[in-house]
Amino acid sequence: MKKLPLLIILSLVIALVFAPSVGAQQGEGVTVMMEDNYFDQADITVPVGTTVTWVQAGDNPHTSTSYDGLWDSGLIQGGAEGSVSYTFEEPGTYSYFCGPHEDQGMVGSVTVTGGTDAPEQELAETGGPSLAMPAMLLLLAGSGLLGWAVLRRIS
Ligand SMILES: [Cu+2]
Repeated sequence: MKKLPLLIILSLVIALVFAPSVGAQQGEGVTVMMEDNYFDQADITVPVGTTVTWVQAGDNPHTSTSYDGLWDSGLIQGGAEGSVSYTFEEPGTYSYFCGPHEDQGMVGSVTVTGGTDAPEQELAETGGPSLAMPAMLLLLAGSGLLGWAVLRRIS
């Protein structure tokens, strides 16, 4: 009976290890640096579901501000470790600018490609993730059932 708590811990560890990777398949993250005075890279193309994070990397104050009002970092002072993120769920082209330096050409764009079907097709072609997904869910369900059975036996 002393091994039962170990089994519970093991199933929790398995769940913790695999749960984040299930969520990560939604989309990857891309980082754009806010330099003096330009975005690096200014124009990027990403698949639907990607989260873009703008990070202050300069000595001057900068912003990342959507022309469409979708996101606005507010003024981030130079040297501060400020950032702003936005997740692009719809295809299209999204333009943005830096408040203090728009006149100097500190502007950028994010082109979002693909619909809801495209990412799944790409996954199916690689074979890996589409097969790994059901296996992970089975593993999660199995560890959950195991924990439930153990708890039931104890009480
Ligand atoms: Cu700027």
